[in-house]
Amino acid sequence: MHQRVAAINDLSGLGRCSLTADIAVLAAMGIEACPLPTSVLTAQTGYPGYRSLSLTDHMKDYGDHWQALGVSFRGILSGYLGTPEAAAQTEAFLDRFHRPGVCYLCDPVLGDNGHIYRGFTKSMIDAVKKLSRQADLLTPNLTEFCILTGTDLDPLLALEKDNPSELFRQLYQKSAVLQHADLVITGIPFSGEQGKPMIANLVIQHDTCVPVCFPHLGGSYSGTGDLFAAVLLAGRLQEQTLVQSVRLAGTFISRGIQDARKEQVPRNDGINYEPYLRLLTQERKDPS
Ligand code: PXL
Repeated sequence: MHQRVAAINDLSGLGRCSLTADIAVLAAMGIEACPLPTSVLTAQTGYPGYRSLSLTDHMKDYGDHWQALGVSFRGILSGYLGTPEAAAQTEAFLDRFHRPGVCYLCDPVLGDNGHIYRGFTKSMIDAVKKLSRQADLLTPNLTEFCILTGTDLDPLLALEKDNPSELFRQLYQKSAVLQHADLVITGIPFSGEQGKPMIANLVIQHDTCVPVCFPHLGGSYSGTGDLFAAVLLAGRLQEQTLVQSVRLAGTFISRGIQDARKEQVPRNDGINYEPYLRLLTQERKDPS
């Protein structure tokens, strides 16, 4: 069945992130992506000298026009919003289109590796926090999880090496404040058996908490969070379980990272995911 997702995100010319990632993944998974660009950038903000044009003032037009046309969505995804005003416009969009049966995935793009992204102020954090309360599915990385829950990151990082199960237990405990949504805390590095570097994605639903783990291939690349979120939303619309979708997203992204490492792609350029989109494509019955 044809399904539509409104993808609220920026369009970056370089970095293989945001709308570029959303559209590729959703299309590969058989879902129409309707882009609502929050801003247009020459390149994502990790590149020196990037230029950005805010489209905040145009965001309302999309909602107005789509509503006048009687369009509806099965899913809504929001990612990089850039300004508190864009977050407020996203909220206004949700007021119109987030109806029962519509899944809203909020990727609270705020920072990574213990740092808040360039240019993000406290009012931006507050605006994203407010938005995240409306989410059905929330996909923070560890840094964003700490920002959303007011948790100190350093004591958690200290547990990564020696006691990952205690780290997962503490994250689960702290997640109680976000329990209105299904939650996946992404990209948690930890030491596995014999000190093997691993990455966990913690899937928290109701009263269950399941770590889905992959070998840590090293490096932190642009756009992986966006690819991950888009696979999860498409998986939800295809009625996969969240754990199944996280496994699929992790496998897909691992292949892209392996390929990027082999070619020594700089982290700002994102991963070589394009040849692996086929991993996301299910055999579908011909509708005729
Ligand atoms: O992938 C996250 C992201 C999206 N969009 C822009 C960014 C970033 C992360 O740096 O700069 C413009």
